[in-house]
Amino acid sequence: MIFSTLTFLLCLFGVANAHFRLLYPLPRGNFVADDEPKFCGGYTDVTTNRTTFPLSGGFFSIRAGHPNWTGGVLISTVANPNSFDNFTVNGVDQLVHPYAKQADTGTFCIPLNISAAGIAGATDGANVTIQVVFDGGDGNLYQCADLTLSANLTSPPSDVTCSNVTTTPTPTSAGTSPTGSTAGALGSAHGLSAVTALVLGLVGVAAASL
Ligand SMILES: [Cu+2]
Repeated sequence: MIFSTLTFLLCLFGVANAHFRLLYPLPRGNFVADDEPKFCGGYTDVTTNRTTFPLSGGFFSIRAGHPNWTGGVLISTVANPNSFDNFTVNGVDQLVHPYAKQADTGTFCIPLNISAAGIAGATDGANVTIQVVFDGGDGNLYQCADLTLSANLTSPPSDVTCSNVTTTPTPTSAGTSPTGSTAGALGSAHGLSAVTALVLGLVGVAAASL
């Protein structure tokens, strides 16, 4: 009985561990795996731990525990976004980064140019909230970050790590596109500059080879 309970708990942990983490900007609160399927990962109300975030030229970083995942980013300009409705306009999701697919697990650094998305109210000095939506096969998962947009800030602070460290399900040799992968989709959706491609690392290389 004890053994089976332990096995069950280990299974739960294993599954939960394979969700995703929002590494940057900092999420509303500490990661709670069981709450990640809920709105904002279980943190319903706006927080005071806002990140000053570039209006243009920002990025976000996640760690994906599931292969073959789809991710996108919603934005709300409401003062206390506490429902999915607050991330929609006229019933349509307000996307600041379109949904894109990625085959690999690992850590990803993905460009997030908020001003380029042309969201009304997402201007210099505005308090906004982004909600990262991730589907790795076990349902939609959510993490939110409360931000203050800054036009003066042209890139995230240098102490923020932005790198791609990925684990490809099937190893591929250098120079070939990963089989069955749309690795470039996340970056190329916004048109990669040479600099961005370098920052993107693996994702950028894949995009360049397309
Ligand atoms: Cu999961």
